[in-house]
Amino acid sequence: MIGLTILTAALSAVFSIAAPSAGSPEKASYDEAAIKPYSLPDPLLTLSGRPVRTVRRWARRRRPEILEQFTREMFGESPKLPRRTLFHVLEESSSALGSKATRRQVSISFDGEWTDSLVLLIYTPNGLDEPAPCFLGVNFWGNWTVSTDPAILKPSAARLQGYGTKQIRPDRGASQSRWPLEEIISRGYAVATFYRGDIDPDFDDGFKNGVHGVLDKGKERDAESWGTVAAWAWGLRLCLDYLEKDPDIDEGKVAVFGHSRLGKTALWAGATDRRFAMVISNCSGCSGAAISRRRIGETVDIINYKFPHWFCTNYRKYNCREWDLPFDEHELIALAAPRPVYVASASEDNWADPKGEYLSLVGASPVYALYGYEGFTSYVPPGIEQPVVAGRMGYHIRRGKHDIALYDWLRYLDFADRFLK
Ligand code: GTR
Repeated sequence: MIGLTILTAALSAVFSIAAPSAGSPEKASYDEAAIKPYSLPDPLLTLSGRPVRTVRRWARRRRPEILEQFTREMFGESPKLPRRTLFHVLEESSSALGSKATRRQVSISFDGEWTDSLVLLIYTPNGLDEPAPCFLGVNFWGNWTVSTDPAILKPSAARLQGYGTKQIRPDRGASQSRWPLEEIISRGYAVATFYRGDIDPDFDDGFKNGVHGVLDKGKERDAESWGTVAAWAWGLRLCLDYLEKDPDIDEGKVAVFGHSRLGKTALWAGATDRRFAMVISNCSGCSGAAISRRRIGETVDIINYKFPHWFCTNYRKYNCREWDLPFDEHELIALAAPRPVYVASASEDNWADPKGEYLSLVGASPVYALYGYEGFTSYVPPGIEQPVVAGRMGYHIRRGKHDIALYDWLRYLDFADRFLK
């Protein structure tokens, strides 16, 4: 076991009597001093207890074990990607963003079955000699919110239903601060995004709507059936099928990224699809990059209570019992290895447990070391706005609240410059 601290048998006995909540979730704690000693599952120890000392053994034996555990106990089993995906360019213009970019809006569906397709919005830089590396991520409020560009198609009223929240009122350009398109384009990158509601609306309707309603038709759901986060991740993979065919995109250089619940999504997409060349998690927090056993801020119990549709039913076994998880989130990071991985936090985002997000990188570092890459070994996170890169890992904590801001993007662009250029 790799230990931040050592879990004793006695403590484990005490923990196991903590009761999962009934009716309301447990109360969040922000008290570092109150964290119970824990030890993280060792990513380099097979289930049969054998140490993993080679890349081959990691790739052939241990990685599939971890992937299987996350699938079965947390995200649920996703269907295979369709054999035949249909792409239809709805709109295209080479004079977007002051003629610096080409904009494409592509409808993606499959096997003629899914008429209710998703719309991928893509901006690629003009005037490059080669296909561009690309950032791909899901957006919260619809493609039309990522920019004031009047040509961006607006999701249908039905798709937007129920999405008016206090945080952002969906409106053209409403989330543009999260999408510095000009900056990304000027640095020579393409950027592609789709609306989460196009794949699966973000509320619990018993999995009747979205892609679940199409692909799960006639199937009984069980404790391992996929949840909404897995569906969004599946949607990202579907988009990658398209990006591989887009002549303006370098298909070997697609970075998957996401903020918050969509950061959890990006991590799972990166884990389940090794075609993604880089994985970026922005403020992904509980069930994303943050170590669950720390139980700081949002916990498994709270997330399952508030968002019963995000994960598979098995995940509820770990409500208030994170120490029983067969994995922890450092292993979700390890599933990205040996690809470059970046985790970012925000100083006021205690709900997401910034320190726990950083510690996942430390916990995943032995796997990167197996590939010969340096990682993070210090248990003390770097200071605010002091980004660090070691080997193929990057981390920063931005000053401010739960968000994705220009500061974050500039770090991702710098990181991508190292590996995708
Ligand atoms: C919160 C949730 C977090 C995070 C966030 C978001 O309400 O508790 O896990 O995902 O939403 O996605 O903005």
